[in-house]
Amino acid sequence: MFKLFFLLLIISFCSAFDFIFQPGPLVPASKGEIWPKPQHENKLDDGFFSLLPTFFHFNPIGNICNTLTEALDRYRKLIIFNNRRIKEVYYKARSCYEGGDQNFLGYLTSVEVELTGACNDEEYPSFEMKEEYVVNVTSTVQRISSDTIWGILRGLETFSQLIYLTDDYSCHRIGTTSIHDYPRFAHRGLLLDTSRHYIPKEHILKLIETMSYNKLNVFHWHITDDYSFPYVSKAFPQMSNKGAFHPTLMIYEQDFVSEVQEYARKRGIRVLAEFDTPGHTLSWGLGNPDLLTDCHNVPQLKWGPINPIKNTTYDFIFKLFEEIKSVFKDEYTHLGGDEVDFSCWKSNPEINQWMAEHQMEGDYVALQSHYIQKLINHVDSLGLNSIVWEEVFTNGVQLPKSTVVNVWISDDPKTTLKQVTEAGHPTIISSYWYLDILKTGGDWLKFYNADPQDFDGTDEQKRLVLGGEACMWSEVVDEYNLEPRVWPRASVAAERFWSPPDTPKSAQNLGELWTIASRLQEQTCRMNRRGVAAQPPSGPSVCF
Ligand code: CP6
Repeated sequence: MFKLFFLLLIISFCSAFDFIFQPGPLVPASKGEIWPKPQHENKLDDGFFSLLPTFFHFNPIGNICNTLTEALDRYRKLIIFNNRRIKEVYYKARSCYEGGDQNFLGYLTSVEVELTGACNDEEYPSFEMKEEYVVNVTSTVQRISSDTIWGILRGLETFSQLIYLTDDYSCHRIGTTSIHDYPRFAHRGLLLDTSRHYIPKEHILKLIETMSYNKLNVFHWHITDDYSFPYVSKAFPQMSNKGAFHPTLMIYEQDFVSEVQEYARKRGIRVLAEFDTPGHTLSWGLGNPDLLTDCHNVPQLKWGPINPIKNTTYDFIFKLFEEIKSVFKDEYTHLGGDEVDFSCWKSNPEINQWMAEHQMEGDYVALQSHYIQKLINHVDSLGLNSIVWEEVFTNGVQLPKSTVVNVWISDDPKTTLKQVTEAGHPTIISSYWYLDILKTGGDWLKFYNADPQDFDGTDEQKRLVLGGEACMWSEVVDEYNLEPRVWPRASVAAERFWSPPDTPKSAQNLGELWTIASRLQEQTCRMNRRGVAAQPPSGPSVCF
């Protein structure tokens, strides 16, 4: 990243803010550029409209439902009120006069919103949802259109991003343009770990709102882990009573889970629950002392993974997943399965005896298989699709072809992707986008250059890549540093997941790099104006 800043320094010779005295060059923000970059944008000419923010409204001309009217309200408010970081800029922009400019097409007071397909407030976004939309801003037509409510939501975000301030901050402008857009990948996720630190509720909602500014569409909620069990189970209340950091203050009740899902649904975002087992479950043992394996003389370890030989284990796990099925609405569930440490199973005489009786003596992978296969079968019988971390596959656990494998280990993800897709599994890739790892500077270029389909495989194998996820493991993250740690680097991943794949090569070209840095600067300033504590991405800069 220092390299990037150095390049910017050398090639930087101008700035949008050239009337301000600058002792050195700044990373300039572009104006009215969309992040993530649309599939097709055709800027028509130099014509532009001005927006008088307080008069501006959306005009729905197609189907209507609550999800739509609430979204129109949200975006109208974003455009009118939040489109500022410094308050004075907004007041100045109210007194706009553009009469003297020959490219001025007039004042834009309303934009048509045409939803042609059905709009059903009961419907949740899904893996299959269509997000394609068209935005036209021409001298004769100003319209956002889509077949689906999900496409309209993406189109509204795009439209809101087209609006920018003139250099003297006196006018909100929108240039003429024609955009036809749809995502490259259907699964564009952000993982949040709420076990290593408790993340207060309003911060989870704000994270989801900010995901919508970046067209991310899966909130992967890594809700439990070794350190705490904040989910309040109706069937097993002692799990959070004993396993949460605090039994009433640091928990997520089912009402809140429903609120998260409704909040996310209104923004076209799925909520993917992960209850990670059989490893990463130490906190589960506090609420259910019979669940975990007793370790015998293993240094530092009293308890190990979930005990896979007891019937009571399956009584508990099956009932828990029945509750999960009724509480979480998505068709997919993440079963975890990562980093299962065999040392505790190896040390336990009852486990070894059971394994000998079941013709799997010394084969701990077979024991892991036994557990995960039972779990997958049960979850399948509940009508849920399973996602597992990559070790479940690479250890050789027998899996149905439909099980999605989440590749996360960074050593050699290309080989893993090749093997997973060779075996016919759909896959999601997380290896390149660890938000917890932050080197000096903005540290985003490697996020930008990584590509989910960059591995040795046939077209058929490439099609099995459902998408990717940026991961916020929270060992050293709580509500105080969450936002700047996630944004804008998760925005960079979001562009890789949404936009056409030709950009990795061009990011090695200086001019293109400069353009991307300016666009990312604008997206960062845009998030700041909307109240998000995104950190500066590239070097010295200024946001208004
Ligand atoms: N927690 C859980 C983690 C990680 C995983 N699972 C993890 C470990 C190392 C890296 C990234 C993530 N903190 N439950 C692995 C999926 Cl580099």
